[in-house]
Amino acid sequence: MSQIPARPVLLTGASGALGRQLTKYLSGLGWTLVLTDIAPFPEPLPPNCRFERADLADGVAILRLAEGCGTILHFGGVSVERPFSEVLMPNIAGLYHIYEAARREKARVIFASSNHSIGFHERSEKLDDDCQMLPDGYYGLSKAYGELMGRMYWYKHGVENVNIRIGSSLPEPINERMLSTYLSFDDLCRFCERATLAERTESCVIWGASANKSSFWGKDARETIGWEPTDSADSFAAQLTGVVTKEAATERYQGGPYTDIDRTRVDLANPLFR
Ligand code: 15L
Repeated sequence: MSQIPARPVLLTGASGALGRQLTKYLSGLGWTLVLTDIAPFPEPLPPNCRFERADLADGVAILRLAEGCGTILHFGGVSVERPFSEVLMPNIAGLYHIYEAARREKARVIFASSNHSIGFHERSEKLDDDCQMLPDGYYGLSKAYGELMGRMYWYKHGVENVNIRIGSSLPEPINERMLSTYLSFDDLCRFCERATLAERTESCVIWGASANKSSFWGKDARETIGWEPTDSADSFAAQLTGVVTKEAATERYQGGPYTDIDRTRVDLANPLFR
């Protein structure tokens, strides 16, 4: 039997693909959830769940939703590369609202960061959690900002936070890159369970990938929360090896296709410009 958190859990982005998986899994554990999203919740609500539509740009609404919650699973906001003006309010101002709510409630934040915060690292590199942030666009930059905000709120206000740099969380991997970046829904759900229940996390970063043999990623803080992924993309290797694009940056960097979106730099093939 899994433990039940002492206080309700606020989940932002509840109507999205990952939010719905988390709602199903965590409500199945008997947890009390406060769900929110800018879009309506598209399914019948499971027991012990309450849903309220809210915009992350509305700080007062976020403070109210977080009242009495002990954990904020922050999966809301823009989840793909978009122009800066579209990322700004949900992802940058929104993070501030989440952290202010967490500070007031003495809650822990579990932040859905992304591999796009480090997307311009070469695929040949094996990265640890303290690697240089190399965002591959405005979306990735907002995720790097979220991780740094977590660090600041821990040092300045004692707000604990766990930042999961999610690779590719889909029903199954669909190309060669995802043999490295794939994170199964089940591994993600168990991660959120552990990150919520862990006694103490401080501010830490964990690579969000299943146990894939060809992972780009190494050391992180998973022992702190007692999480180990149990799924893997390896059984798709025969089927997906060679499923690649013709784009130079997409196939060179860990962030894949995001590194090619709106790219104007033309010297990528020249090793002098690495
Ligand atoms: C992400 O951060 C996105 O939310 C998702 O749509 C995928 O693009 C994923 O990264 C990925 O890199 O595969």
